[in-house]
This record gives sequence, structure tokens and C-alpha cells, in this order.
Amino acid sequence: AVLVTGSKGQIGTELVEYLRGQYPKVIATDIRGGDHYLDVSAKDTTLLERLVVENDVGCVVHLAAVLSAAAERDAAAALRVNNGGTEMVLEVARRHALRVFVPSSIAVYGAGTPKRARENSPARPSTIYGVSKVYGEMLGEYYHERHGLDFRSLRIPGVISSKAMPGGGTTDWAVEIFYDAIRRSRYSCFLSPTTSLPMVYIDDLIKGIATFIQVPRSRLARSTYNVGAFSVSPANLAEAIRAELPFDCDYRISALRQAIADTWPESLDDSAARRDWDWNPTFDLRATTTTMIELLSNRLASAERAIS
Ligand code: VAH
Repeated sequence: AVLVTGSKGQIGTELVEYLRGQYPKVIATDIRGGDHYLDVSAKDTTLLERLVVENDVGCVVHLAAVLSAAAERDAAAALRVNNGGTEMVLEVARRHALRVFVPSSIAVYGAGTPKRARENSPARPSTIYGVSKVYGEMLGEYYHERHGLDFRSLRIPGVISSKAMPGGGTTDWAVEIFYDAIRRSRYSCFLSPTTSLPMVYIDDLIKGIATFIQVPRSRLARSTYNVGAFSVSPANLAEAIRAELPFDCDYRISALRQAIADTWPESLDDSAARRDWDWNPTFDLRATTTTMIELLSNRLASAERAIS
């Protein structure tokens, strides 16, 4: 069985659904509910260990985290959830010899990193979220070296998806823009038009995570890999949307989130993931735009009908 923390989040919502097509049992936990209430920031391993033992869990997918902008607003809470939660999950995994997947992020890279980041590019973040993600990677690799724990991590770019909103991220604009394009044909973007960041469409990401957690360890040359798909700026994405809908984008820059985005790389070199475990994203900017507009139009239209 696989246990997922943060199962109600942007990635968790769609990953749980996908994994349920592959595994006999997927235990979904979240502080907001799901199958089981689980607050990973509490230092109490009792509930997690009970779920692991009772359900014969072999792999934990630990998604619960406070994202970049929210983490700058409440550093103490973010460190409690991100660092404390990962500490707790790694310790339970060590005791029960579980495989562990903990997502990392392009946020581990800082201003001094080349704009096309490789795995061995400097990872000197200047955000609390980035610091907590480097910590997660380092602690997981320590558990791998010191205790033989099968720890795996992916440095994930911004995620574009339609079923659950991201919460408090710097790349949330790339999701919000589609909701506003459909609802009101306009969007006020909190990043500047030329801020180009690496992104991935959710279908590619969840297939990639599902592949990465089950590939034999012998194929992995490292615990942590970059994964990317395409890079896009608000101006590029606005143009791609305008090719399908009447749409206008203006800019009300958030100083906090622009400062965060400015430290991140524009693209990721993910050749190692493609070579070692066949990472192979298929959604480019156009396919992502077309699919998002189709899925959201249907969902928002049926939601309108439901309340009318
Ligand atoms: C964030 N969506 O914006 C997350 C992610 C690379 C961005 O880490 O914080």
C-alpha cells in the first residue's frame, strides 16, 4: 500500500486518484481531512505508524508542505510543517523500512544559480520554502547513506492543473490565469510579463511520480532529480490563451512573489531523469493551454448549472 500526506493539495488530489488505478490500497491523509486526518507538523508519530502497520504500507509519498509565498509570510509555521513533517516521516520510514518520496522544488536554487539549472548547480536558496526543500533533500540523503533508507525526491517546477488550486505558491498565477480567463476574460497577474519559469502539466507530473516511486533503485544514479517540461512567462501564456479565448492580462506585481521568482531558474536540465528512469513529459505550452481551457470550462459550466 502507498500512504500519501497532503492528499488534498494541488498535486495530492490528482496523484491519489491516479495511484488508486495502480495500487490495491492508497491511504490518503491530510490536515484538511481525506481518509485520515494527519497533521505532519505534530511530533506525534503514533497515528502515522498505526496507519503504516495496519495497512501494510510500503511507500510514503510525503506531499504535505507550506509553499513559497505562504512560507515567507509565516516562516515558523512553514519550518514546523516542512522540516518537522519530513523529519517525522523519515523517522517512521526508517523504523519500518519504507520507501519515501518527498518532492523538492526549483526553489532550492538561488540567485547565483545559472538560469538553466542542473542537479549539481548551486542550491543556495533565499526563501524559507527553498531552505526547507534543501533540508528535506539533505536529510533524506543522510537517511539513505546512514540507514539505507530508499529516499527519492524530484525538484518540481511550477505545476499547472485544474482539479485543485495550489495554496500560496509563487507559480499559482499559471493556474489562476485560466480560472479568470474563463470566468471574466481577464486576469491581473502578480508577476511581471517577462518572468519566465519552468512549468509542468499535472498529467505528466503524476505519471512521472508514479514511475519514479516504483522504478528499481538500481536504475537511479542519485536520490534527487530535476524534472521539467516547458518554460513560460505570463506574457507567453496570455498569448497562448488569447489564441483560444477573448482575453486580456494586466499586471499588479506582488513585490514578495516577484522577489521569490527572480531567484529561480528559467529552465531545468532534466536529462538525468530522462536517461535514468525515462522521464518523458508530453504536454507543451499549447497542449497544456488547450487542455486546461477544456477541463475548466466544463467544470466551471457544470458548477454554474448546479447553482442556477
Ligand atoms: C510554489 N508551486 O510556487 C510551488 C513550487 C516551483 C514552485 O515550489 O511555491
